[in-house]
This record gives sequence, structure tokens and C-alpha cells, in this order.
Amino acid sequence: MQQMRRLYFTTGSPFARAVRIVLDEKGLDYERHEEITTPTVEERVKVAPTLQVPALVDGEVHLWDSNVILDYLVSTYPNMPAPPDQRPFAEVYMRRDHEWEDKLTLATLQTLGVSTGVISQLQWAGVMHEDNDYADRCAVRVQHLLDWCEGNLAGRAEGFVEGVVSVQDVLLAVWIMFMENRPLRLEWRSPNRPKIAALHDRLQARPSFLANPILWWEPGVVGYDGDKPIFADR
Ligand SMILES: N[C@@H](CCC(=O)N[C@@H](CS)C(=O)NCC(=O)O)C(=O)O
Repeated sequence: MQQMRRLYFTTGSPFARAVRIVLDEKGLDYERHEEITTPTVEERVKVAPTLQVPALVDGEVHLWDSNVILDYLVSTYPNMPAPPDQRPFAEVYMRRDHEWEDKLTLATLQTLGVSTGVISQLQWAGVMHEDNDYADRCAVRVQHLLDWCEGNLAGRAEGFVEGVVSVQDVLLAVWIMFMENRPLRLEWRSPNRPKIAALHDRLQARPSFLANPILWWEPGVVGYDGDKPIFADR
């Protein structure tokens, strides 16, 4: 009997998008428990004590936090064959001979995600990052983190790990694509970041990314018709 696999996520979440992309790289089917906005605390706590998603149920295994889920998926399941002319997906979450380097990159990308997420959440609560010292510090941090990523990508034709598409590459890509699809005034493109731009263009064309598009969202969007946002009041 096939075991039950279910992903809890919110539609626009880049944390969850990274997980959905890796589920596709593994060719794994799953039930989508998808919500466009965050439900009540009572509902959310049934899924994770963090009150956050993504959360994954895979048979007897129940996990939350995208990094843990990504580690589990990469460490548990084989990859689908790579698309023609594209890099294979990484076989490991972290390379044994580059353990500290890979851990540092993953932790740094989590900080990039959390900083961007804070700016986004505050904006929807009415606080623009330009008007708030803490949020502005997050915006400054995002720029430093992007510069660090540029310096740590292996080359214009490579991601963080030579020869493969790594989880780190997926995480950087989902966050820069989020910055493009939200009116947050966070710019990642710069003449000084050619490696990030090349990574963006390569991954944007990858089937697992195309199958899990990042959709435009701003307050008032209540659903989608294909990839077109539907507004409550229009
Ligand atoms: N560290 C968590 C962060 C997840 C996260 O912030 N999820 C957002 C959706 S993008 C969420 O559930 N936010 C609701 C909240 O923080 O109350 C992870 O990597 O999964």
C-alpha cells in the first residue's frame, strides 16, 4: 500500500516553494494542504508547534521547518533523471568533505529568507521597511547576504556546488524570485551580481521551478486564475 504524503503550505511561501521544487526533483506525489493566508493559531498548532509551514507528513514521519524537510527529502529519496541539457540535482544535502561550508551557506540562506520574510510580513501589517529601523536593518542585511552569495557561487555556469543543482541554489533562487514578485522594494539585480543573475536564469527554466511558479501577491489578492491574481474588490 502506498504511504500517505501530505505537505502543508501557504500559496506564496518561498520556504514551501523550495520544498515543493525538491519534491518534484524526486518525482514524489503528495497531497497539497494549501492555504492562501495563515489560519488561526488553533488550526496551525495542529500542524506544527512553530505555528509555521511548510510541514510534511510522510507516512509515520511528521516534520516542520523547511531545512529539516529538505534534508529529509534529499537524504531519503533518489532523484528523477535530470532534464536534458541540465545539471543533475544534488545527491546529498551536505557534502561530508565540505560540511562546514555547506552548513554555513544553508544557515546564511535561512537568514536571507527570514529577513526577507520579516520585511514582507511587516509591510502587510502596514510597516514599510524604509520607516522602521529594525525592518530597514533587515533590508540592509539582505543586500549584504546577496553580495556574500555572489562571492560564494562557484562560477557563472555553476551554483554553490560545482556540477549539480544544490538545495542551496534552490533556496537562493526562490528568495530572489520572491523579491521580484512582491512590491517590497528589495532589489537583487546588480551589475556586481552576474553569477546570481545566471543562476536565476538557469533555474527559472528548470521544469521543477516552472511547475511551482511564484505568483504575484499583495493585500487584496484572494486567489489565482492560472497565474493571474484575483483581487477581492475588482
Ligand atoms: N524557519 C521556517 C520559517 C517558515 C515560515 O516563516 N513560514 C511562514 C510562511 S512563508 C509562516 O508560516 N508564517 C506564519 C507565522 O510566522 O506566523 C522554515 O524554514 O520553514
